[in-house]
Amino acid sequence: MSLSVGIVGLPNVGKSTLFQALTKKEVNIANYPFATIDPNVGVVEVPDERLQKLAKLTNSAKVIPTIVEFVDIAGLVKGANKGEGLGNKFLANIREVAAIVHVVRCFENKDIVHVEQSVDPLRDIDTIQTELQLKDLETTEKGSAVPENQQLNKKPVVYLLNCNPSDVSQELLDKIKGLGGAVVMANLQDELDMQSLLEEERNEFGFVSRLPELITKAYEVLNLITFFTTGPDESRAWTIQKGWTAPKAAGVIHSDFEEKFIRAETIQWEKLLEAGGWSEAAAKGWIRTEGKEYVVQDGDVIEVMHG
Ligand SMILES: Nc1nc2c(ncn2[C@@H]2O[C@H](COP(=O)(O)OP(=O)(O)OP(=O)(O)O)[C@@H](O)[C@H]2O)c(=O)[nH]1
Ligand SMILES: [Mg+2]
Repeated sequence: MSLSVGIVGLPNVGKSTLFQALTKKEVNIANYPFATIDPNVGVVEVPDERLQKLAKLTNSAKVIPTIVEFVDIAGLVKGANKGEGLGNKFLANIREVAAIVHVVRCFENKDIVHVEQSVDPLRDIDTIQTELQLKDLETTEKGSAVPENQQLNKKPVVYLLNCNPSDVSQELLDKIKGLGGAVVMANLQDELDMQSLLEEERNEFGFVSRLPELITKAYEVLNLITFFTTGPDESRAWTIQKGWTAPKAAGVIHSDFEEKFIRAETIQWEKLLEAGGWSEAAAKGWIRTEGKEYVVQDGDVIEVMHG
């Protein structure tokens, strides 16, 4: 199971619209060879202003953000767990992802067909959740041991309410928040349409994209954190799982580094900016020397010392 995020929901709620809006924002796709494995899998940059600030501080020639992978999964319908509407295939797709963005239609539009003929976000959320639960139950009943990633219903969720944020009542929002996942509101059609415009034009419309918030939330529910390396050659954001020790994190930079790890010179990104540079921070005694047991923190800037 890769650390990807599956876009899930009823048919025709805006999943592919979201996928397109997200993946159009790809930069330097060539940097990531797996970007083209499958047309419905796309890598998306994780927006992070800390990285830009570090790059400016150390005058980096290159800036390499970290990414999160999104998968556009076809719509699920009632009865999917029994194979309705190719349901089993799609449920299998969900098994492969580590987290779910559940797109919920909240917009009214008579021209866009709703499979249940009416807009009812709570009912729709329940339909999808029930399908995931029933599939989990079926798996359990078959008597096979249920591996972690069969637990469809336990995957972390971000609910994406597809409409203008002002269209969602506080009552509905509270109810959805009460379901336990993170919630983001975005008008996906606008998100997609606005991408063809220049930034100045977008500003004229007063349009503020909600996609950065979605990407950040997805990253969070995956339990991922970011550490940085920075210097004149490049500033780079690296993704690790929360709780990883310094050698394991170093292994993400280069697989050899995990075994050959000696120590990590470490400082939080803000401290480094405050000092004005690595040698300035060192002169102040702000660079910490951390050993093999050190658990890397979100926002650490690290220089790995290895044999
Ligand atoms: N008015 C409006 N229409 C939208 C919005 N988002 C998507 N649509 C329209 O809804 C239709 C379905 O969108 P898709 O993104 O293809 O939906 P989907 O969830 O991928 O559908 P399936 O792949 O069939 O499950 C398209 O005609 C979109 O243009 C929105 O925010 N507002
Ligand atoms: Mg689609």
